[in-house]
Amino acid sequence: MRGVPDRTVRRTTSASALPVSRRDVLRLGGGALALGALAACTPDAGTPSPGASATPTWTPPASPMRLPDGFVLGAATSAFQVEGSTTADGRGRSIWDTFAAQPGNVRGGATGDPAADHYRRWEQDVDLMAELGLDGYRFSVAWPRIQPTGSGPVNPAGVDFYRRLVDRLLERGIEPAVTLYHWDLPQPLQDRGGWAARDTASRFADYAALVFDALPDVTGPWLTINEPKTTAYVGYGSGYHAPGIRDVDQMVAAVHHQLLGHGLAVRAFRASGASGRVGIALNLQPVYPAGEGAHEAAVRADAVENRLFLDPVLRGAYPDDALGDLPGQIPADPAVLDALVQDGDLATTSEPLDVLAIQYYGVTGVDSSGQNVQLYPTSDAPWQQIHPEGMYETLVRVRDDYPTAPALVVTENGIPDRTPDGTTDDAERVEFLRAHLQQVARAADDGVDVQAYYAWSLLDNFEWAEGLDQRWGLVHVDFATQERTPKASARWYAGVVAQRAVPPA
Ligand code: IFM
Repeated sequence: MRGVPDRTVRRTTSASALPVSRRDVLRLGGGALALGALAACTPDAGTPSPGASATPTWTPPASPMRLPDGFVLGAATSAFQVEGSTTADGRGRSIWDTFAAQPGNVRGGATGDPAADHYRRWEQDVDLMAELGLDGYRFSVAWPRIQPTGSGPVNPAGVDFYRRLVDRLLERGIEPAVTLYHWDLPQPLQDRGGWAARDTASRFADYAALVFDALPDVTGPWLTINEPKTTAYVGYGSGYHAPGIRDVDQMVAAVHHQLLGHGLAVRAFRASGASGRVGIALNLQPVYPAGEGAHEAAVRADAVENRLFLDPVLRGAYPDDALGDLPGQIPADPAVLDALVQDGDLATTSEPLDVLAIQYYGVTGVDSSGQNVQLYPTSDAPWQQIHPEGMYETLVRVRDDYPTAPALVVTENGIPDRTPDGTTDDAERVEFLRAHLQQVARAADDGVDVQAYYAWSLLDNFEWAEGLDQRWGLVHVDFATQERTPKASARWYAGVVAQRAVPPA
């Protein structure tokens, strides 16, 4: 099954009628890949891609590449992936608590407890960030800690945790960047339809307003929703993530209602008078045509992977080529989306932003039938086709195609270790980070207003359906003892922060 838009997911109102089992699906930052579509294939050199080139065109310089003045170098986590303590201090139940509790949903039967035990070890973790010299820390607030049932009054103990964290970060000179929603929807809201229900957008804006009021000192970017594409496509399309639904119409509804919730939260941000800047975190990836006659399918797949999110946020319109029955499209009737969009919604989704957060993991190839094709080597996450130049192409493309785009920040980029056992000798991650940071510096040199980079992730953590087996951290976590050990990449990254430059290989 490929990015949602799993070519094999047929339009249906019955989740059980969808033909793809979870085992058939590989998690994707923005969807899923068809195992059967991984046949190696070379790009069709004669066919222009939908906006980028799969052919390497740039050689890194032999000297360090300086980052712009004021550039923020940080690391990121999310609440459910690191906090643990899922029942502490009045926290309510989230969809990931429910999903992970069901045998077979998460590899090894891992749950969100204890994850990296950050809820109890946060002071030590801030010390670690300070030792590495990080400029910024991006974390998410767990909605079920703030509103245990997804609506109603604030849970003071939940708010206090994040207040203490923000205060300590500021004391240590680390800029907090806060994501409001990183996939841990309160279960009672899912019981009322989750993101497939329009009301969830309003509940999200109410929650966001509470957090803006509770954390007035946040100086870094506020990000409304993390990767709405993944939530919609993997949570409601393939069912590989919570809430485990396989229904393409609900998937489309989840796209629109998250973007609506985003826009309503931006309005709440302006109304609150909160400090800082606000944006949304979109996972984007170049789509390359692979093989004869693949150009049109790749253009449609680009709509599915990128423009279905960029256009409503930055242009106030949905693209007209993302849904349908042509190769590369989400197999849904475009009327489904039309029926969801009410008067004024697109003005809401396109509320002006201060920042746009881009999460970049790799690229995808698409053949003439719309199936995903592997063009580049993958990491230990089979969905991740590694191509550093795609970072540059993505940053430049957003700048060039979206004149209203605000300043850009890269809020996720990283790679898992090759082994679940946990190494601290992660030379592959060092080279990955180097190559991608060089592309960020290159984009900045070419005039893109890119202001920050957060490595994913600060710590080894709970990698969703992969459980504890995929380790994405700069810092190794021994999940038995919770001991933290910086990997070689953490030391290397600390050097980049200190030098304000990316050294050559
Ligand atoms: O761990 C995830 C994160 O939660 C969202 N972006 C992709 C990462 C790696 O899969």
